Amino acid sequence: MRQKILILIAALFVCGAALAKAPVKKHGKLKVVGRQLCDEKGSAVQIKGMSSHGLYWFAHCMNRSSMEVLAKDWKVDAVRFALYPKNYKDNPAYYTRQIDELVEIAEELGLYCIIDWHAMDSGNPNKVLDDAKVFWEHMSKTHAGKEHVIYEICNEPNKTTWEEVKKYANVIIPLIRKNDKETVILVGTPDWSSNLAAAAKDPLNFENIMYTFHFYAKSHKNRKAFIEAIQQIPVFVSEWGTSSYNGDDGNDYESAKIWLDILAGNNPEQLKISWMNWNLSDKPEASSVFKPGSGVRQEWDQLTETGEWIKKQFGR
Ligand code: IDC
Repeated sequence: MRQKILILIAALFVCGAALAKAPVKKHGKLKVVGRQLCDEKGSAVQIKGMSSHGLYWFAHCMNRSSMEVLAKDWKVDAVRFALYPKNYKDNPAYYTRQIDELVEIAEELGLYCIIDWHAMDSGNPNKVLDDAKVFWEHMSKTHAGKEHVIYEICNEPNKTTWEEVKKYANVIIPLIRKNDKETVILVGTPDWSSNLAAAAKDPLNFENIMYTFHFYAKSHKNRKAFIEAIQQIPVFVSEWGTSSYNGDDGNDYESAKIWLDILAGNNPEQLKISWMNWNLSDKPEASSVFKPGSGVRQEWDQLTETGEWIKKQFGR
């Protein structure tokens, strides 16, 4: 009997320790201080995680079972839910519920989550403004103030100008702020979220926002403009891949490593820059972390070479 009680106490202790280490428990509500993402107490923090592929195609790879593995084995801090506006438009009620459920699962697992309005095909995000308004009204009301949530209002503006992105942000951010005063908001930048300089020249006028930068290690090796920009505006790398810009055509781990070192603090002001890797799917393409078909079977140990490499970049 006594032995059983001791085992029970030990088990409770182990569970408690595991829970205490969950990223959201550890850091609390995130905020932007100067150009640095910080924890609740104002200490610099780097959040690292995995982005889903488009949920319309790969929802079977981002669910409770895979997120549990990401939390416990991979030890990610965050997950990103990529919802393409064109899919949302086909069935707003369905995709709204899907995101709400995923946000809830992330909360239970103590993971941060990014709600990603994956605008890209539209080029100029104002082209999907009406849907964006309805979507963000719901999201900011439903998830207002939750410790673990981050909003990303437009994935990758392209074939458009910063002025147009600003116009969009100046509608969507006040709409969100009516419902949710402080949750961090990520704003895409022109040229598929690579043109930070445009935003740095003419920044937005809100608290707790960050500008996004995306890179694909095999294609993008010019790190100079990035290093300049992070000394001007707060930056979050909400998407990056080891592959080419098309998500495929092999990987360049050496280039990826150089990028990750910069993000970890090897930059002039030792800023810690948060990142999310593309992508948590079993699509046969170089940037996927699961082997083709394994996601359908929920076999989360079936990692591609990319998956093995990416998994090693986490850990607390
Ligand atoms: C890619 C997917 C690919 C899909 C394509 C079009 O990996 O399977 O066919 O989108 O939907 C981005 C985008 C992201 C892209 C990714 C790789 O945010 O949606 O995913 N990428 O091309 N920006 C730069 C690269």
